[in-house]
Amino acid sequence: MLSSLAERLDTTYGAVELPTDDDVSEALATHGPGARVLVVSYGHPVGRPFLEALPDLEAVVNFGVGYDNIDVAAAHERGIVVGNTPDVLNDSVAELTVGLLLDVLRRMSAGDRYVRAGRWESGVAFPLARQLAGRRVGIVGMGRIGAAVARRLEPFGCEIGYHNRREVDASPYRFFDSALALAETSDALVVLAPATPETRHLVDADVLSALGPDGVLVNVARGSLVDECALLEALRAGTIAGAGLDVYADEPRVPSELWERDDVVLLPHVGSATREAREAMAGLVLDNVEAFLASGSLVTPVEG
Ligand code: 8YV
Repeated sequence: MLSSLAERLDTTYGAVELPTDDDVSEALATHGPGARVLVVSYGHPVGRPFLEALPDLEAVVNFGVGYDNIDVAAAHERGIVVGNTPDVLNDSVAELTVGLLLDVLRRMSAGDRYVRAGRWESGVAFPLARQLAGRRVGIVGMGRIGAAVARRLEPFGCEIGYHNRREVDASPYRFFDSALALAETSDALVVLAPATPETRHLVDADVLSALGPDGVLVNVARGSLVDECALLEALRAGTIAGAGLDVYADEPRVPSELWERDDVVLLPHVGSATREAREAMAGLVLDNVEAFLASGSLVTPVEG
């Protein structure tokens, strides 16, 4: 979370900054009672016990669009509303997604490593890449960010299909009713769906094998959507050609086997990490807090 946001929450509302280590119980025992609003960001799980330590809580405002860090059902049971920061980060996340896809296909990061390691000078050949033009790109999760990615891929000459919980009305792209069916007709799979119990390991060994030895996977959503063991196995076996990852099963731990591979691009969960997106996210968090304290409603509440 931006430090300017924490400062603003402190000066305007007398907010207390909780420690970010695992054991917040002492701080919660002191500051929990009386707190009406909790502002939180991804990486800080707000489960049932955490909520129980906040007996007067009325609203949870998440700094981020994905809110799988929050037990929304437990909050709603108690009449606590939950808000997030949709839309304002779409451009930044969509740009990063296209960048990752291009990087994996064109081997840009691998090329950078090759030059810096002096391999070019020493005459080692650099392998041919794959072009984005003409690729069939399958988007898993055609929400706001998925649509923003699809729009950006069209001028590259990509053929776009998608899988989503349900078909999107008036979407110009072809709908597939399973991730497997989508993978079977895609050269690249881009994961942009929210993390829910239903989407856990949506991209499994079968989906990866359907993507095929020329296919690449890009995940900018949450690590839980991809079976990471199956992904490692698919890369090892050459069942797929490469992967671009911004998110992992157990962040910030990234399997060391991935570090060694030149066919993967690894980013440290930075989809929305631009000044523009983060400032807009901070603004929306403040709008939510202000609206809730003034009227009892959030600007961008999440459904149950
Ligand atoms: C941030 C994100 O990493 O919005 C999300 O769901 O994953 C990212 O924007 C995170 O929310 C910042 O704490």
